[in-house]
Amino acid sequence: MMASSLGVRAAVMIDALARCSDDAGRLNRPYLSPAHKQAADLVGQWMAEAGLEVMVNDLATVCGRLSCGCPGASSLLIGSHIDSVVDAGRYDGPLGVIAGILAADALAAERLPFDLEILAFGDEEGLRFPDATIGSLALTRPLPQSLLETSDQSGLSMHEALAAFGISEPKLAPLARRPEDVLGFIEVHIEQGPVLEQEDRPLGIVTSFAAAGRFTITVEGRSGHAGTVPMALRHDAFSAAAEMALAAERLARASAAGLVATVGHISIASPAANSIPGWVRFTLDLRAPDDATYVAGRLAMETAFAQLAHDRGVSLNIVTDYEASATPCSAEMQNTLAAALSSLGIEPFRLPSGAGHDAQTMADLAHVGMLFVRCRGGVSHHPDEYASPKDMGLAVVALIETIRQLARGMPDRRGKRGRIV
Ligand code: HGY
Ligand code: MN
Ligand code: MN
Repeated sequence: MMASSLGVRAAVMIDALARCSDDAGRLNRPYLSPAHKQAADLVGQWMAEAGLEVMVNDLATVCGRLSCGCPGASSLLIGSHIDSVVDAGRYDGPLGVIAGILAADALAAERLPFDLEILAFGDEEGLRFPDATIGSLALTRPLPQSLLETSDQSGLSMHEALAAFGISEPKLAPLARRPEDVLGFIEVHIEQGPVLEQEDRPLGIVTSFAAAGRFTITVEGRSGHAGTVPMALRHDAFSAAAEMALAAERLARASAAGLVATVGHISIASPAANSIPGWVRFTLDLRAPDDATYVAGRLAMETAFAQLAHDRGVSLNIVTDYEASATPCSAEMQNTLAAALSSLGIEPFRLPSGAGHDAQTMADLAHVGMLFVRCRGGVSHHPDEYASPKDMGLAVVALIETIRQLARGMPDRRGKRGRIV
């Protein structure tokens, strides 16, 4: 009964959060946007209703704490993100926050030997400002105040966007946590891939995260009249960029080691049907299961792009916006998740994550564990994204049992700082 009622509650909350969007008719919830503020307020309200002490930190992460009552106790962190891509699905991110709130609500009456903190990060997708997973990154290390001077495509700085959100004079360095204060971080998330559905399994335990990099590539050629410049004299920035995109695709397709490359955004300065593009900027998202494949892929791309730029007489500028090495999930956390699943009669199934997550960033701070939930057709970053209430309910029950397993594993350290193992 518990899993199904939790699943129904999760589905209602997912739908409520999906209504927080900057656009009518589709889900678009950028970091620090009015929709993000609406979502943060709603999540804060749910956390308060679950009996958590709620605060919003200086990077707009909503934090709900269930205190164990022991001064100086360590914290088990649970959470995910509430920002979204454009025309997004409604489960990517919110499921992990909602699962944490429902788990905390179910455990509120139990004496845990650690504090439980549920975190709703505001920026994981990294689509508004140059970096990504800014909320979780800020917990892992003291970030420089200079981050606040980075600006979005409209030229608005993060500092100004935070002020519009209601956060004035943000201080970033104090957000960092000490490893000895954190027992671990657990994230529940839809798989965003087809494996669990193909395996006919509701849940999976994540073993590792792919190496990933995101780049902004600017190509400058020479604009001109579409009708008067002979083809042999052109330095067409769009054709050069298009050839680079195809070169990236070719290199990834030829990789036998799982390299993937995506050009997801492109812009042309002063676009006009009858003008030769002189300036083009595009993004490249590059990933691989291991660092060696990723680094070799990045080098091959850079070499191919430089050669194309030379051949076409255009200039090339590559900026690395974000990069993360391949990251393993803690073996201890994987085993604790597996023990929890087994105790519920669910056979543990382990799989890697091709997507990046806050848990990948949090691995610099703590033991991380990640529980994947089956999603229909493996579709994500799309409005057809879907996870069933039944599977979501099982995920919440598994999270509750995982927290209990961690509590049982350290009764003698009530209130003491220190990592799980
Ligand atoms: O890009 C990713 O892997 C994640 O969805 N931010
Ligand atoms: Mn995403
Ligand atoms: Mn996500």
